Amino acid sequence: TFQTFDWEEYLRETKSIPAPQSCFKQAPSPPVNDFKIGMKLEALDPRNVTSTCIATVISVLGPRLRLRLDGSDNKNDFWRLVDSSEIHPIGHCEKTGGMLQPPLGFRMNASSWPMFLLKTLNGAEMAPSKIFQKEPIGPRSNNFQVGQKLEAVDKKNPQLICTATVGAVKNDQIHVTFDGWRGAFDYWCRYDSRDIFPVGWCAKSGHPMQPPVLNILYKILLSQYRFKLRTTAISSNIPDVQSPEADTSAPPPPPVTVHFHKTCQGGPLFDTTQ
Ligand code: MLZ
Repeated sequence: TFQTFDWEEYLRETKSIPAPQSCFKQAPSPPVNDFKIGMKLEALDPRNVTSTCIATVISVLGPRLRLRLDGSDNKNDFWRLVDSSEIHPIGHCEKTGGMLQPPLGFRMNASSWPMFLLKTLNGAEMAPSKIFQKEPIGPRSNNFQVGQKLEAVDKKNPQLICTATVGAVKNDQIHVTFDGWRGAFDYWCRYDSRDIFPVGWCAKSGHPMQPPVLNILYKILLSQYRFKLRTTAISSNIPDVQSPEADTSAPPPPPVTVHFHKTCQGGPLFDTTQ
């Protein structure tokens, strides 16, 4: 798969080490995803985990599924790994003596639920049980250490998995901090959360990964690029078309290290020949 981020180089530059695979409740090699868009399954309602609902696969990303509960709106989609213990083939709930429930915020009258259920399942493509994977057994204790790198789901933008660092460790919790985002997306989670992954998981599983500080990086690069324009014009004695904001006495912007894969085409602002 196409990768724009070079973890090895980033680890070297940041003088940091990845959290070992044994810290995570993740399979050593990411599970295969044979789910297709439109397939139906049973899922625990994330907003009401005591109820099992019918869910539809809205999209797939690597080993993850974007799910929407049937009868709910499109504002409460959620993501699950194909080896999540919170998803099952249709029929599992009944087999274990439970009853399918309407999702929290069911858009119709509760009395219409049995008929809705019938209609939503009639002729539906049900995900076959063989494509569900067994959830891995997690580590017995919290083995994370402060400073270790990982890949983590951004809970505010749950389709994203981003480069992150263990910011703190407390009992069975770790503080996930996102590199370059000044704390805005950080969160605490259990050491055996399914939302955290070892370094390299995205590349291995074919899931896209958001590299650090793309937004900040962009702004800095833009200012460096402008600075370079000004200084080149002076040193080569090319008459510069001065823009009103061009102030050559202004100090240069702070140095920045850009971590791009060698094969990455960076666009017009990046000179990849240097
Ligand atoms: N564009 C969005 C996504 C930010 C993603 C951060 N991930 C750690 C924003 O700026 O809110």
